[in-house]
Order: sequence, then structure tokens, then C-alpha cells
Amino acid sequence: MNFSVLTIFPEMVDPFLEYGIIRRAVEQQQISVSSINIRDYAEGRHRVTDDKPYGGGCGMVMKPEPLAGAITHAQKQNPDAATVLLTPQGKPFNQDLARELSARSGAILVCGRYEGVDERVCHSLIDTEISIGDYVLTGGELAAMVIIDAVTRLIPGTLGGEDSAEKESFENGLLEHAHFTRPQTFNGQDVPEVLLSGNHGKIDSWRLESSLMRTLLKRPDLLAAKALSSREKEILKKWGRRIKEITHG
Ligand code: 9D3
Repeated sequence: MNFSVLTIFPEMVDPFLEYGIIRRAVEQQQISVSSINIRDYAEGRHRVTDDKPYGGGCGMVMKPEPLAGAITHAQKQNPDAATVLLTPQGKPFNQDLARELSARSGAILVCGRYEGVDERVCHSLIDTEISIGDYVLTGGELAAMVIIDAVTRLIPGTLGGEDSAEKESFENGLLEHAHFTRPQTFNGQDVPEVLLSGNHGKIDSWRLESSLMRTLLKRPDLLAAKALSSREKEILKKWGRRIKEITHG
């Protein structure tokens, strides 16, 4: 998968490529990430990339010509890629969107800065607009890195180990079960006995129960959205009865 990041701060992206799974994916050529400096496509001695908004108002707008130049260059390099604008007005990023992007051969990630991008660029050169959540950032660069991170770990082989991405949280609509490692007693707290039993049927049941209860307590919205199996329903009913016993005596 080939990512192109279009930004006025290409140096922001470089250190992100040097760690962990992302670093290995680059080394093994499962992904490539090229940063393109939008300023390189700006004209004039000062290579200006922003300008005052028509109609007045505070803040600046990204000029269309440098951005269009950078995007068309990236699209020629990476012809099958999706062209994505990172903007607070975009579609909220989630695991489904990450999976859709991971099925493509590339993504051109256009990072806005200032108050926004000239509308005619969005209109003519952008396929989709993505936001990474309802909070205000100073630009799209961190959002581009979030997307590269989430998409890369979905590419087969990048996790390079036992765990497949499919087994994890959000893939089955539940949060993951609790995890424990050595020592068996830590700060007076013991690891649940069942995990030491070696009985894998019981361990799987305990993990499903842990997943369901954590999702109920921490993310009831996920549980409400999920199609539950009859086994999952039984576990939730059992806990419902237990809670009723406690609250109703
Ligand atoms: C005053 C109006 N602002 C909108 C809330 C303008 C504005 C603020 C911040 C315009 C751009 C930005 C910079 N943010 C991004 O480029 C951005 C972003 C974000 O702020 N939140 C979540 N996802 C993203 S993706 C790109």
C-alpha cells in the first residue's frame, strides 16, 4: 500500500515511520509513505501557500494552485489511490473506513492547515473527506498518521505474529477481555484461577464473559449496536439476574 502525505510540514511525518509495526511494514515494503511538501508547488520567491478569505473574516485559507499541483503530482505517481482530505468536516474515521482503505492500493492524504482549503480544490480533486473525531486539531498531519497507523495493521502480514487483526476489539463489536501476565500475585491481587487451569473451554468462556461485561460497563453503545449470539445473550441474562438479586434482595 502506498501512502502519499501532502503537507506543509513533511518533517512531522518522518519520525512516525521509525517505530514498531509501522517501521517494520516500511522495511518489509508492505507500505511506502512519501511526504510531499505542498510548498514545493507554490510559485514566487516566498512560496506562499495561504491567502486571505474572499468575503473577509479572520484566519487564512490554503491557496488552490499549490495544493492542486501537489495533488495532481501525487495522483500521477499513485494512480489507483483514493484522494482523501483530512478535515474536521469529514466522515468520522472508524474501523470500517480503515478496512475500506486497506483494500485499496494507495491513499493520498491531504493535510489541511489554517482555517481550511479553497472549496474548488475539494470539489475537483478530492474523493473523500475524513475527520478523526469531534475535537479541534491544528492541522491534518496527526489525522494522516492515525489513518496510516490503523490501515497498515490491517494489511496481511504487518502484525507479524500470532494475533490477527480480525480477532481484536471492534472486529467482533466487543471490547477485549481482561489480560494478565506474571507474577501470579501483584499488589495483593491474584490472577483469576480459571486462567491457570489449562482448561481452554473454560478459559474461552471466561474471556467471552469478560468481553461482554467490559463492553456493557465501558461502551454500552457498542453492545446496543451488536447482533448478539444466543450464547452471548445467555451470559448477559445471567449477569442481569445476578444484578437483580443484589439490587432487589
Ligand atoms: C473555527 C472553525 N474551525 C472548525 C472547527 C476551523 C478549523 C479548525 C481546525 C479548521 C481546520 C482545523 C484543523 N484540523 C484539521 O485539519 C483536521 C481535524 C480536526 O481538527 N479534528 C478532527 N479531525 C481532523 S482531520 C483534519
